[in-house]
Amino acid sequence: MSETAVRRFAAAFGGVVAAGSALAIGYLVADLTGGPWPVDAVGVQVIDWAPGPVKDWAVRELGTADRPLLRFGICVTLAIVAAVAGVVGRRSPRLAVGLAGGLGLVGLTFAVFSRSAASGVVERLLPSVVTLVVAVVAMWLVVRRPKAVAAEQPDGFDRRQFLVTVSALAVAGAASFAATKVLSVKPGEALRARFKVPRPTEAAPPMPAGVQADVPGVSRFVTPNAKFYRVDTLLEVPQIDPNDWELRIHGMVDKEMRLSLADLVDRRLIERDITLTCVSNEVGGPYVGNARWIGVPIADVLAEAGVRSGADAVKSTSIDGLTIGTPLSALTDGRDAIFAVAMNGEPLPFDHGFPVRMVVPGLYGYVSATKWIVDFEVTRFADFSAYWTDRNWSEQAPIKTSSRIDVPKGFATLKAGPAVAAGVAWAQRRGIRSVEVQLDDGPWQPAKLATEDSIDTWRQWTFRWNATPGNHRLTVRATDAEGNVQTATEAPPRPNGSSGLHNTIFMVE
Ligand SMILES: Nc1nc2c(c(=O)[nH]1)N[C@H]1C(S)=C(S)[C@@H](COP(=O)(O)O)O[C@H]1N2
Ligand SMILES: [Mo]
Repeated sequence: MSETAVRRFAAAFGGVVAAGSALAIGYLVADLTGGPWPVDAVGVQVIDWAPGPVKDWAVRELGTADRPLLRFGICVTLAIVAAVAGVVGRRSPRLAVGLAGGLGLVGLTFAVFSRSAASGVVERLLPSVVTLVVAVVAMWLVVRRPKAVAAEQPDGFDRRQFLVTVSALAVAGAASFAATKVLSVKPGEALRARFKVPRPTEAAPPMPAGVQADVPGVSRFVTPNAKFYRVDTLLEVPQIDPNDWELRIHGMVDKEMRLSLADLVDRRLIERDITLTCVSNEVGGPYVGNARWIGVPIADVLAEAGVRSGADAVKSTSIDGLTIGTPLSALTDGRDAIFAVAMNGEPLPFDHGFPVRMVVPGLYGYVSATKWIVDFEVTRFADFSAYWTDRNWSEQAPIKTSSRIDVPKGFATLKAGPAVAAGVAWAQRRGIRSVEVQLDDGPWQPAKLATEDSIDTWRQWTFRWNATPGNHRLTVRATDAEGNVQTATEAPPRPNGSSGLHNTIFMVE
């Protein structure tokens, strides 16, 4: 490398270190305050702005991996601009400092306007303000040159000063990052531990024996919390102090209410097994899970508040400002719609809405399952629109009768002879009457159903046959208890849930 190239590279590197140290220190401040890291403020806005197909693709193909990927993409973009700033800074330090300040201002602007769980102005803005200030100062430190050097050589620089500055910034950045990761100042689990799972007034009946198909590779009937699918639109999930949490109930009601967590659980609590499903789930996809929930019937709270005539919807809002619209009828028709406070015997995990979320049997999550809920407004569909409906998803969306093959996995190799297939089927609110499978283009044959837990849970099935050598295809379809046969007509998830039949292709030797 020529000397000019080495210098240019060093200058670019200096710019990146300046920006990196600012982001790392901002990250520590975000952790301390609970406010948004500017990268996440930008990221959440990118999520909100992402055109539907991109978002659908990200949810489907990347799952939760899209979160680190989005952060990474934003950081790479910043690094490129910072590198350019470092290089132009050799001739024009002011321009470099201006670029750093500009980037910082972008972060600050997004922190003002993006959805965030931070409520106070200080916590919401401090991480971005600190990042901005550090970015400007760090960039200035990196590009500044002693007057003598500048006079002698327009793009020369003081090597010793540069090395000392860059090393010091790198150490400061690394130390801040390490402090966040190692010390982890967030209270985290300590907050969750402040809430003791209350004993339900009405415990769930014992789970019937035989709900779990005895086949290796089939889903666990109760999805463990750590394995439960997660779908939301945040990069950093809120960690709400249960002692600060409050739910506001208002709108078309006779009596407005504000409930603390203690107030809420001081009511009738029911325990129920309910299977959640995401509208983004493709045929055969993983975004469905079953858990045992404890919560307060929403109908009880609505009865206390007194619903005014004319209302047909509830608009619920999570702490970050995301809104969900739910038909009032689904909350009052006798089904077990709850403000849930426990999932499989534990306080809700942070990822799944701690301390309180809605769970409504029979409706896709995006129209019913508000996590980190803080506001509950009785209203009319005609008077509002919600986050997902603004993005061309249907206003109302009951879960479609569906089934999935868990084993054999696609492209598995089986031994000829006795073989077994197994999976799950769901039609929440209606229940599963039968499941059938088809081998290649053969006739539909009944699968054996595992015991039903409730009509609001999925149901497992198994099918045994004598496998013959060759490549084969197995297809599954369910029929719900109202006699509706799962449709073979294929539909994508948008606008109101995928349809079509799941199949798996495998080889028998
Ligand atoms: N606050 C909030 N609640 C939310 C969402 C969200 O993005 N933010 N996503 C919804 C969607 S689309 C689904 S499918 C369920 C998923 O719940 P889970 O992540 O606990 O599985 O939560 C719902 N509740
Ligand atoms: Mo969803």
